[in-house]
Amino acid sequence: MTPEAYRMSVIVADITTLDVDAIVNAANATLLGGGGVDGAIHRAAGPELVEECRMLGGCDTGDAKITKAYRLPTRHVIHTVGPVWRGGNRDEAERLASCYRRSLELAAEHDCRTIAFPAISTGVYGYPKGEAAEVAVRSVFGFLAASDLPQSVIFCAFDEMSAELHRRALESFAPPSGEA
Ligand code: AR6
Repeated sequence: MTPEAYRMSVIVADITTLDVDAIVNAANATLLGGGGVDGAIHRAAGPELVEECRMLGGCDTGDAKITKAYRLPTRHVIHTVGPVWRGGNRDEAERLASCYRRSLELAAEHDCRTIAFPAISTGVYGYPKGEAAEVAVRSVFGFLAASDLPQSVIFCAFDEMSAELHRRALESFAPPSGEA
């Protein structure tokens, strides 16, 4: 069992309620808002967020950009653009892993100790939830092994099924006691 695995946890929550240093937004390439978690974050942050996003000139798939968080309890919003699922042979896994990695790089550069991720690409963008959870946990684990920041990474599931898939993925890195 490794320390990196203990820096990751899973909760079921609305990510807009979390008092962490940064939350990640599953955005689209325009960064100008949309539905799902993106819509919820923009609604809760207030109109200043889209004003700041307008200055950023969009974002490529697999990349991330950081803004202030305005009326949200968190300090920063990190906007990343996940891949649209097209069957699995269009570099979807590498692009999804890149979303997590780039978001964590920005978080570390901005001295974020705690960060929460939604399950990027698993809503409108159609990425199979179990496979996405495995990519997410593997990517975060790899980053944490090489970086002291963020100290703590939360996978913020919106429903219990998604949480369970992340717990299973985490267990492959930190098996429950007795199974290690
Ligand atoms: N807190 C945490 N997770 C949430 C919340 C919330 N408040 N709301 C939804 N989820 P999606 P995508 C979960 O569709 O697939 C937008 O229109 C949800 O259950 O938000 O990356 C953007 O503008 C799902 O598991 O993001 C893009 O156009 C996960 O968040 C597009 O959707 C991601 O679902 C991005 O699609």
